[in-house]
Amino acid sequence: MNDLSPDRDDRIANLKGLGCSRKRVEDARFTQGKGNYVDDIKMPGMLHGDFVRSPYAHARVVSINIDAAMALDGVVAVLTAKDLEPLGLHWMPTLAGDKQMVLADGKVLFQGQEVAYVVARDRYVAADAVELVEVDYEELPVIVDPFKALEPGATVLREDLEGQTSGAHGERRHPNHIFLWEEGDKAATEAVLDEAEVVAEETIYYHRTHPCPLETCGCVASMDKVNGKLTLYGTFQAPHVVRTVASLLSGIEEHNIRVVSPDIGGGFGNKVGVYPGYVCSIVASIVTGKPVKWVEDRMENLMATAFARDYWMKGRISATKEGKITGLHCHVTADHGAFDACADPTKFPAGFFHICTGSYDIPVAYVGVDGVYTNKAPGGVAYRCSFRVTEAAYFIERMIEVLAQELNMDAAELRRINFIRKDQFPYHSALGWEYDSGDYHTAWDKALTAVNYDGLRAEQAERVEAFKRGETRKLMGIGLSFFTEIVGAGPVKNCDILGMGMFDSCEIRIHPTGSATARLGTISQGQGHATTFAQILASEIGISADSITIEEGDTDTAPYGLGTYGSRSTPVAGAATALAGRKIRAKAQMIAAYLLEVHDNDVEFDVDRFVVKGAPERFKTMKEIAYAAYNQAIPGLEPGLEAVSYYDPPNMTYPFGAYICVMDLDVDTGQTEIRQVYALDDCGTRINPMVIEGQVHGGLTEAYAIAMGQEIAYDEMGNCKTGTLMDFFLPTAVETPHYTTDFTETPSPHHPIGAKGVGESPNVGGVPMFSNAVHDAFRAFGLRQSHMPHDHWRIWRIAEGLGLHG
Ligand code: PCD
Repeated sequence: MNDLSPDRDDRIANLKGLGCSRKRVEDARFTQGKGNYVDDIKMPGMLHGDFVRSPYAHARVVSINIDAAMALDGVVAVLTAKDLEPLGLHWMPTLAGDKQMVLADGKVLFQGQEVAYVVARDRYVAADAVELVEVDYEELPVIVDPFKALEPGATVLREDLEGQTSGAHGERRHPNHIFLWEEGDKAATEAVLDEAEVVAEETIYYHRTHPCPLETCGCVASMDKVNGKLTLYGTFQAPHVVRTVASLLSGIEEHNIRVVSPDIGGGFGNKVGVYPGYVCSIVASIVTGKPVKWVEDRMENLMATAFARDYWMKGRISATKEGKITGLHCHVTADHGAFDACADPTKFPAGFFHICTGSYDIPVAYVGVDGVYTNKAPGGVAYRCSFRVTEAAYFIERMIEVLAQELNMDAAELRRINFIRKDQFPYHSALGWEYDSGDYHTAWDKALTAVNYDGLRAEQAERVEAFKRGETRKLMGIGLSFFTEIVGAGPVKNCDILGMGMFDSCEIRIHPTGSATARLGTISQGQGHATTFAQILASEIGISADSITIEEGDTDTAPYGLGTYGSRSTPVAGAATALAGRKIRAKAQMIAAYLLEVHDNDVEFDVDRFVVKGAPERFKTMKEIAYAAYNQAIPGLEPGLEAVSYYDPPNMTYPFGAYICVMDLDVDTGQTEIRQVYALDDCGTRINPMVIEGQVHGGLTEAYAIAMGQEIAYDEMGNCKTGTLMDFFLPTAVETPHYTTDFTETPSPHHPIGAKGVGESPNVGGVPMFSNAVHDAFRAFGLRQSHMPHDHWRIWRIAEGLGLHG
């Protein structure tokens, strides 16, 4: 029997466990400027590195003269590919099975590419010395268009791969081709499309953009030659993976490498991969015997570190006249830039793009993705989605709108009649996924009701009439989006990075006085793990979250894990945390039974204690049990109270959501105003509603940026036109719309606490929502598809193209 006395509620509240909007414990230091970021790390004798970078997008490097740079007072070394070559480090493997130059080896392939690495007494001397390195280039023809890259006779970009007709992901059918990756039944899909009553066809471009975290990438490498230990501090989203890769590349045994991710000022996928700056800093520290710091500036971050998207998606979707979808065909031309440095699980060169059937019951589908080299920066990171899922969601949510237009049907209704039904879960998609749980109709109806959808449509129709009568120059768009995310990579059997299986871990130590320290294989970049993982544990082990310290990011102390990206922390490390907690509880139960002199099965857990069944006045609190674990000899039990769990998830989790916005748009200036944003998320069991709301606000703001203005653009010569925050749109509080958040709660059936990830969802659902609003505003005038970002100029041009300027 549970203790039903009034203080039970107090005891639950005191735990600050699952479902509680506990304030973020990390904010005390962040809001007081007391965070400890990479650039805050200062070590005795520390030197500073800086890169000479290519001004050209494609050129032969004829010669490099470092004499003048070396002569500058304070310069310690200048590294070029020649210096790295004897170590075998002038090229490095990428996460995608390609290789990438660490420093220019004979030629450069994108503007901003690393050519030489200067090491000096301080950052300023290093920057001056960079200017003194003389590089003689011979310009080569530039290709920035992936379609042109595949033309017969196109300039060969990767001469190092010349003659190689296959790569890490199969056949290459052109010197600038990386792979063709296919999923689904092509023949069956084409047969359905050929016979279909209605087919809508469209090319959807998701432009190149960049995660642009507030803190750029950087590291401090310190080789201690006395004890042979390499310490590497850095902005790493996956510190253990960095340790393993560093060991494999350098030959230093892994126990002699310590990788530490201190506080990280936002990651968003930008800090998953390995950059030349890390390799050069390690080499420089080994060569000089001093710690070496490298922190890139904003321009370097935008121009040279991992971009996101750049997917040309050609779609065909078929349906009956009534709007029941019968098939989906998609071909993607994926611009990967100069090296294939995508950060995806190894077996998935296009990430999880084949979730592109979205939230709909589509019987047959096919997707093919061609990866292509161009003279642009390498990368291809998630940027707030699980491996290409935002591309997939944008694609299907645009295709749905285009199909609705083709059918002359309401797009909300078209979605409703095609949603996967609640009783179909677990649902097997035509492209091979098993969706764990969902209740799309309930979420959609809740959203449509919340915004008064019918009322909005009526208002919009009136607005169109008023516009036609010349009474207003403003149109109104209703942006609809319903998305399904797929987060929580593993399972190990089909998800790995360079052979390292994607599980995650948690290790807990309960201290004698009843507080605890838990360490995880993940690493927060601002998400608030120190707050929320303590909440999972509090509910599992009955110790207040305030008495639990969460540590992450130091490979000398944390158990091995695959890191934080792809919203995998909650689905994988969160599960490990709950299960490690349950191991603690199992031992605590035996201790309690011993102390209470009853059989193990005669005690039961209640909030923060074990109680004798049927005798609620007889109990031992977790605090008492912890003390006894260390200080009392208990027959048959080892002293101590610790547990560790390595969790290999059986499946991913499939969070979903219904997003709707209302946008007013000025036909003459192209200016837009977001009147309302309603975002309903379902991430299963909610750990901390306040943190979730913060995640949704952040993700929606990034979605707004991407849809409405943010892009990495190049001119014909391969010059990056958006390398500063003057040109690259990063919304401030001024531009950011107001958001209303809501939720439904459909637990994951396979996760120990039923939780799914949420951090990426708002980007996945948000981008199509904003873009669909722009398209919807012009639907009455016949607009089918217009590429993002929808800045004022592009919107003005749509209006011009539709003849709306009179
Ligand atoms: N949660 C809760 N509940 C649930 C879920 C969740 O509460 N159900 C919460 C948790 O705990 C945490 C968060 O929320 O805290 C999140 O989670 P998740 O979803 O799991 O995720 P994670 O893993 O942790 O993280 C990651 C993500 C990502 S991926 C990204 S991009 C982004 C997001 O996260 N990033 C960031 N968010 C954020 N935030 C911040 N602040 N910062 C950052 O950076 Mo990628 O792939 O990397 O692209």
